Amino acid sequence: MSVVTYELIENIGVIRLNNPPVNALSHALREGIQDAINRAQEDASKALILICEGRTFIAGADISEFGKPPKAPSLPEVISAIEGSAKPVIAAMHGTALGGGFEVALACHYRCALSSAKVGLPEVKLGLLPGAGGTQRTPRLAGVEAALELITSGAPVAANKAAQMNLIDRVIDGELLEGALDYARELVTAQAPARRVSDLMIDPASAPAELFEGFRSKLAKRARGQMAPQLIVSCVEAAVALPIEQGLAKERELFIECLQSSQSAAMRHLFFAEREASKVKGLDKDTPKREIASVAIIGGGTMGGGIAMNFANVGIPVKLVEIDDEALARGLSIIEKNYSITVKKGKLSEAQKDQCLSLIQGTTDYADLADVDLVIEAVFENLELKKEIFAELDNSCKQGAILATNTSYQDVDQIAAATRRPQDVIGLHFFSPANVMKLLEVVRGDKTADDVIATAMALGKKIHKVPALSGNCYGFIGNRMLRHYAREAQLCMIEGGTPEQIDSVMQDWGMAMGPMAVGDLAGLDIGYKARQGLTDEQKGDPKTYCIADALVEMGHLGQKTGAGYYRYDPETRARITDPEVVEVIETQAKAHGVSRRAIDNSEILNRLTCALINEGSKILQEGIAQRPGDIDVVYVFGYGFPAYRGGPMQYADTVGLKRIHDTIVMFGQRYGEEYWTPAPLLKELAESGKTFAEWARGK
Ligand code: 3H9
Repeated sequence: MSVVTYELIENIGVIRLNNPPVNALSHALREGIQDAINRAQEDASKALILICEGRTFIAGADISEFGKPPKAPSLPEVISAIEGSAKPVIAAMHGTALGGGFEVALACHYRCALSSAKVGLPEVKLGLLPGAGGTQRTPRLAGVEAALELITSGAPVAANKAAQMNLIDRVIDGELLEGALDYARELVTAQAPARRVSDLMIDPASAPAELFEGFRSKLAKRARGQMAPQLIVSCVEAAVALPIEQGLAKERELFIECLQSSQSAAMRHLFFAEREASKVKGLDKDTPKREIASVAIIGGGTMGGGIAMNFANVGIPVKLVEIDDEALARGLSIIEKNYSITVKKGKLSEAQKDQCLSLIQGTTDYADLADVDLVIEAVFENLELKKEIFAELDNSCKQGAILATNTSYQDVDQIAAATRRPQDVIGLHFFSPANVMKLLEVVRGDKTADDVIATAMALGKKIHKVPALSGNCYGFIGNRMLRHYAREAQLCMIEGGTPEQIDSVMQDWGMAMGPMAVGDLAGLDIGYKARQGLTDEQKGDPKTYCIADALVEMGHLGQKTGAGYYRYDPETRARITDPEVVEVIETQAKAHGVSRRAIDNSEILNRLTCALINEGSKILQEGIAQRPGDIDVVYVFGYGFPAYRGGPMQYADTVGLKRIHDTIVMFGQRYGEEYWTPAPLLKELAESGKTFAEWARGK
């Protein structure tokens, strides 16, 4: 079937696009639109409607075509054909008119949309800028400031809002084609012209230089390290200063610059990796799923409360279980407080808050869990306690209920073995703060049933998380790799670095936070307590934890005590360098026979990133992660790894695996092979000149 059809309805030409799933502007679609526009110039039509079949209006350029040899007509050529039509063209939008899709609409002479539709220019999320006129036409319609906000945020806006912004002419309730035909007839009757957005002028007084400078510095913070947002500002500036043809040429030039950048390659990789991560190899996509209409959370601490909010937010009732009334009241009040903060930020109404809270009920009695479909245990990390809880759940919950643990590193199989239904047990590892962080690590036990995995992956999406599957091992994907990153951070510190130096190296490189600042946020006592239960052999080299232990023992538990690796301003929570901490580091170095030296920034960066990549290679080869992209998804959505570097494995591919391998060998010669032996897969790929991505495709 053709992806573009053309039909005359009375004197209105209707161009219908049908390119599932999202009507992306593939070569066939571009060609079809151009042909239809040309053909319509010759027939009896008085106006044209551009409308889409399926779930959405055009959702953008076909991202999978980027990086391949371009095929004519290009999108700018198609857009120019639409805008150049002598007969008025009306875009009729539903679903999500995004990116190149919305640019097509902006080239039309009139725009209507269903009230449920959304429009936007999300290219920035792919490390790109709108490359088919979006940066030139949006400010001509919506004004410079609104355009800058829309394009640099990439966030879509609802049809009614878009109409207020002058981006849509008519909002339609009811049947879209009928509404669009009525609109077209009205325009024909009124002899409305083919009104072109590019003919509009922008008043330069509405866009003083300070406006652009303000945006540039705001974006330098909000989108630290990213090039596309800054270039978007330059494009919009050009829209004000230059005639449309020159503005479009500037936009094209900067679009190509973005398209060819490693930042955009990384972000496009992540777009597909995120979608692929939710697919489980070897599991039929039609695997039946269990219905999850109610959930219970064991443990009403920060984690349990955050998890509960995810379900209440999508209308699923939650029972929060605590050991006594006092703990329960504390847990519920934390949830209340969290919702109130969201209300204050204007992201939730009071009524929505009340609705969510009404869905969360407390209990101290496991008998109340008899009917729930899913239980998530979120108590502190103690294997014996978790086993007791699962044995209790086995007795209290109905058959078919899914029993999940939120453990961040314990053995899911041992927990499952505490029940008579290990097939129903799975790990659902949320990340703190659980109501904010997007990652959900789904941990498959040895005996976990296929339908339980399929249900968990689908549920993750339902609660707006990004699910990624991990096999069962100590720390799963994320924390298993993190141990190696954290080890190197500690070693760099005792060998000569300071918390400030290490954190700023990693933060300047793009991490959301440096490792020491993360430690302070999480609480240094957590690792300390975990180490208490380990033998010396299990704890490993004391140089990798002696500074943290010394800090805890002097009461520096992190942000919560106002001091950790840093001191914290009691009012602003700002980090302050603490000379006492430097003394601790120096004392510990002496005690462990380390003579401190100046350590340079590139060594810190290489040690921390190579440690992640080497362990990631092992995780891949062991099949703990399904694909390199899954590891990237885990790191970007769970650990603050910069999206514009694509995740550790994509970053390694960009740098080159031979270089990573050789760096690890060099560290091995310098610091010993215990920590620095290249993983077998990394070695193999470095020798054969392949990337992780190529290995994954060939597997
Ligand atoms: C652009 O337009 C540049 C121009 O300015 C200039 C050009 C010169 N291309 O997300 P879903 C696939 S840049 C190719 O699960 P949802 C996706 O991979 C583009 N494929 O559905 C998935 O495949 P699979 C600007 C695409 O309902 C399937 O469609 N536009 C594209 O949750 C379903 O996707 C954007 O950035 C695409 N553009 O969400 C919009 N889009 O089933 C990107 C989707 O094999 N897209 N696919 O895994 C989205 O934000 C969401 O997909 C959308 C639907 C909201 C549309």
